[in-house]
Amino acid sequence: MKNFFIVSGLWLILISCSRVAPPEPFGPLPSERQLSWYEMEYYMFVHFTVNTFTDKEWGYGDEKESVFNPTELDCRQWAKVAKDAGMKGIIITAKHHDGFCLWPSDYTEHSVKSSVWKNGQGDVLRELREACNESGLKMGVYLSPWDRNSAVYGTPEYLVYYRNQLRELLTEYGDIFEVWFDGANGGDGFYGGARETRRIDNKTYYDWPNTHQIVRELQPNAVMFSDAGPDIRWVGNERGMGSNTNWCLLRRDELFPGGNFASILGEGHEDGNYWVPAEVDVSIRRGWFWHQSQDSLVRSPENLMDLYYASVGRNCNLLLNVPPDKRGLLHENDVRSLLAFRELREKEFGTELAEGKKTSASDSRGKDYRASNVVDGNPETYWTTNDDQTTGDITIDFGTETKVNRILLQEYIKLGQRVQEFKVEAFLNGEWKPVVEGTTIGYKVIRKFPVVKTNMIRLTISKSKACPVISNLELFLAPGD
Ligand code: FUL
Repeated sequence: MKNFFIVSGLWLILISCSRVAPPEPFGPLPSERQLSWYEMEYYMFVHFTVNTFTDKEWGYGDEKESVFNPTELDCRQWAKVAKDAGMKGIIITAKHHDGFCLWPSDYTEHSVKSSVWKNGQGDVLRELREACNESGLKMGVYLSPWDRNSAVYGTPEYLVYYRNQLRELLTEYGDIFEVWFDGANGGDGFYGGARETRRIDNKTYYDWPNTHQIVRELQPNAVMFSDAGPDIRWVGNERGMGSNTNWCLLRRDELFPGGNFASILGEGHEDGNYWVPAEVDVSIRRGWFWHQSQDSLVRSPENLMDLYYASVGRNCNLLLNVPPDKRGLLHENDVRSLLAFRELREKEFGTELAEGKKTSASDSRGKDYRASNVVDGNPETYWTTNDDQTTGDITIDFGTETKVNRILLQEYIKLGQRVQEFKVEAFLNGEWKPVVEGTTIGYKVIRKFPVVKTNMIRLTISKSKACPVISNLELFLAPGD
């Protein structure tokens, strides 16, 4: 019996020695719904309303419903293009600032039901839902808080109207992955015939917390976007530019939608007390809505690739707007560009060079946390150091001279965003030569550097808020520079 206790005691000691606890989470953490949102990565924005037919960007709110008359509307075409382009969802302007609703809302006559399209029997949202289901895409909605048609805009009654519409969208069209609350607010408009300027106080008028509650209740898995979150923040520009330093953190309580915060939204707040990552929204054309005059001004596949590096490559998701034309179809020029961009991406990231290669690290927390975890293709494993260590490096050894010019890095964000500075070096002529210098990482960064032919690449985390936790490192040889 005594021997039994000694032997089991030894086992216990051995087990506790070999299993080192993972690092404690550090700072604010992403929610489950935010983690799912990161996996969306690249999805389509669809701006479509009366403006498509009146050649405007912002409708005044007095447009006759009869102007909305797409001749060949086909949401299946949108969904097929999105799918073929490698996108994972579609967010549609269910209602833009002009107040016209693409679904037959019970709360207004200013909608598809008063249009000639399908004799007033049509419902764009329903058609999009079905098309998304068929193509395996997620669907999101944009419901403009500013409504230049509504007679009650600017009064408390409008909030009742707005929330009723939101409820319709969140109960009648299946699972919604993202609800988009735009920041443009107040100004002149039709307002039921008043034709005047109405100003509201962005900070108080909309009583956002109670609207957010409705989304949480009806679609608990949906993320909410606005200048100030609560779940996803605007990146601060419509040019498609994420910030190189990009904290997923925000002092959210200091902000509100429609405020003047563009300059801080790119970087976020290093000391933010909420996890609110940035989404890049940008159009494939100059305008958000379709204008014939812009048919020849569609972004090229190369330009879309630049946007990809400046968004997904900078720890943001990319919401790319592709506006249907008067037919209700995505224009051939846009489609061509999107599909060619997909091909470019496939070539760019077609040759991954690090997976399964030999690795070493300056230090590691133990065998569950070794450097090889960053090249095992498993997002749930990671390299990390002991708690007291906030710097460290890992080396990938190709075993032979290899040409490389791109690096992709990911932190294991379930334990927080930690890294503040990093660098990447290549071993050339017996020396380590820097090829990339960076600040934050977060969910994902992808960086370009001129082609080097080397047998080793080293990632150094030179500054981190707590021990660095890196889940993925990929290396590529992309064509071109
Ligand atoms: C802005 C709006 O005013 C534009 O029309 C567009 O919808 C863009 C995505 O957001 O604030």
